[in-house]
Amino acid sequence: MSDLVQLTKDGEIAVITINNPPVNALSPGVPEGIKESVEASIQDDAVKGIVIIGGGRTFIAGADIKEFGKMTSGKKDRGVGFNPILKIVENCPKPIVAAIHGTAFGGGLETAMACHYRVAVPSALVGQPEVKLGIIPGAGGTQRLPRLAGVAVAAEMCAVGNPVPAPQAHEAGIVDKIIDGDLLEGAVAFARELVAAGKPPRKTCDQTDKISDQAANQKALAAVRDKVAKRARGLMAPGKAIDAVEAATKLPFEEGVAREQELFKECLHSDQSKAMIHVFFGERAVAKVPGIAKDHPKIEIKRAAVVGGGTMGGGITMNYANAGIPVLFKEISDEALEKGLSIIKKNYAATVSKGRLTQEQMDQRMALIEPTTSYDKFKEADIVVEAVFEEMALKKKVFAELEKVTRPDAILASNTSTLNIDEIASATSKPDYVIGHHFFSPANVMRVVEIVRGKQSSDTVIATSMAIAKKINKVGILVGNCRGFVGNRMFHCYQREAQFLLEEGARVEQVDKVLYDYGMAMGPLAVGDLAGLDVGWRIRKEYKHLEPEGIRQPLVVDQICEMGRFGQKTGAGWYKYEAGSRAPIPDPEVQKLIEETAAKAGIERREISDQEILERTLYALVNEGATILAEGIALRAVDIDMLYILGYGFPAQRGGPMWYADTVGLKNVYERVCEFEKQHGSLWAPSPLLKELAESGKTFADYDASKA
Ligand code: 3H9
Repeated sequence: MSDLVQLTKDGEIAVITINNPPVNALSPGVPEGIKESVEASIQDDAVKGIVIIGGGRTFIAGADIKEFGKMTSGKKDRGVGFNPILKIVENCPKPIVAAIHGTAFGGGLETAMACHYRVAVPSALVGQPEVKLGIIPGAGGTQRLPRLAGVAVAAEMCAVGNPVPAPQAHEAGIVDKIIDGDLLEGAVAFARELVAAGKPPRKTCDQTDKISDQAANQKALAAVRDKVAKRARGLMAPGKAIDAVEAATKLPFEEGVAREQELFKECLHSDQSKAMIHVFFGERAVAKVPGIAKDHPKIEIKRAAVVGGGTMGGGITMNYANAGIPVLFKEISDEALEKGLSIIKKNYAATVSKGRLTQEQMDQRMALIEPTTSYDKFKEADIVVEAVFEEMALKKKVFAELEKVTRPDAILASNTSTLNIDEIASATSKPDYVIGHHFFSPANVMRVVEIVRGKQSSDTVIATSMAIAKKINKVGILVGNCRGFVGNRMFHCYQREAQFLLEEGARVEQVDKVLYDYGMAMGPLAVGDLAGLDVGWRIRKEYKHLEPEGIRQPLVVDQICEMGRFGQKTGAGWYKYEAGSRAPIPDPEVQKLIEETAAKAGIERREISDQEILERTLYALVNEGATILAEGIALRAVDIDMLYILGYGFPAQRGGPMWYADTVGLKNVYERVCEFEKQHGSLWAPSPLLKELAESGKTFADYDASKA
């Protein structure tokens, strides 16, 4: 028997334990171990029933995702191999019970469904999350799940991929019994009862009552197709998952499994799945900071404080309250405080009304937020997050005050999105405790935080910041200090090109449509209107003295701001908006302004192709990203990718800007960048790192690997 799977006996019940930490993935050796254990149990006359359980913290969390790369490169093909093993499980003449705790995901749930019965602890989760990796279940999940839970539940689980808690899975028929006490004891007792009652193995593949009503099946499939079309724009796997579930309703089991295999392989070999697997590992990779060990000492955050009760401050406060951390919420006046609190309450109430939070949970969270207009209790805070107006003089004043009112060992974090963190830190005598925590708007929703490391931020403060980001359910990405840090510095280049394209002949709605169709959550101009054009306008004025002379600047946006058009909040920006609506309406007045401005500046207008729009905007991101990487401002290309996916609406199925550049081929990207430099000047000077990788036939992924 392999080390990964152990076979023991509890009287007449064989116990097969999977031991492949941390998540008992179906790595090579595990499926084989299950097969050998089941076969040995069949041979053993003393064994009357079998329990399969996970050792450690979970049941099987799925296939080993690392193996997929080997399969697509032709080095391995395990998708087909696992089905025959599950068939051996299902055909076992002795009843097999899957005992589930932690997560039974993907191939884990597929294993459990090939067993004859399933029991679970109440905290367990089951799911077919494959779509989140750009694939579909590949070991019978789309065929067995509808047989157990019906088509509506199965199609939703396979096409959306969200986990289902055990009690719900019990109601749906996926789990037969909830075990409140010790899982193994309960599962063995359950197996004994089956044996005593002489219950024969109950094969999932033979069950058809939940899939026999064709009219109901079609209705359920259409409803999930509709949902997916709205929510999963541009994704291939969700539709294929529904097709596979549909096959379960129309084909005999074995043929359905064969159809699932075809669809699984189509997805697995797609660029989308490669990109989404990159994103899965990317989310975990960014948590690792070279030079700072996982167990580096951290400051325990028992109490937090937020200074500034605007939209950002309120959102950050909610993040702490959501994680159960008491938080002081400070504003300068009762009026401002009341306003900030009412926005927080409104946000929570909206979540309650959508059924995603109970009133009791909302009350508990509100009770953790302590509003104040004074610094009196700030000595209790282990961390303070400053979220005041984006102005250096004000931030420095606040930090100087904060040093006086907090303990010497309290972390002082700034939510600045562009300002120099070292200059902010210079207002204190403890720059080692100062760091940037750049949240994205809306801060209570967006999952990413740029953790901006100052020159003197200590390793303990960095380690604590990364840990607290995780605690408040965010992905912390460590970046260096420079103007705009990683995200906004790159975004500046992207926005710049979008605006140049307008001056050169593209229409506002054309630019936005091209990027929306590429998969971005919104086009760049619509994003400007949403975020507020005045923010950048104010920052540009503050930094005007730093702008190099003679470099082309977008000409229209400041004029738009001077007209009082700040975007959605003023009912007009790049687009116009009807009162109470967020739907952008192209505005001939803006088009006229663009044309007049271009004419005045002597810019020759021409027909701009959609391809040029894509290349100019995306390669501007990539070229700047490469410079940022070479400067060490971003640790790895994958950090940039994750920041863009989580913070800027970049489509996960494209893997992020740097991964996308790898898929286009860095040689191709580099050549276009060189052409743009010839046409548009030094703003397009190719990054030396891009040049080096392109010329040596390497990728950003190779660059990351070389840094690991
Ligand atoms: C599938 O099953 C297809 C089948 O239909 C077809 C079969 C033929 N593989 O997330 P964590 C690593 S597709 C390899 O930090 P948590 C992870 O990278 C699969 N590695 O822990 C990390 O490594 P490191 C369907 C995996 O407690 C470490 O384990 N299943 C896998 O926050 C700890 O992970 C899924 O999609 C894996 N499957 O969350 C489930 N899973 O420490 C994917 C994890 O080096 N996994 N690792 O960075 C999850 O959703 C979460 O990991 C889980 C635990 C909820 C299980």
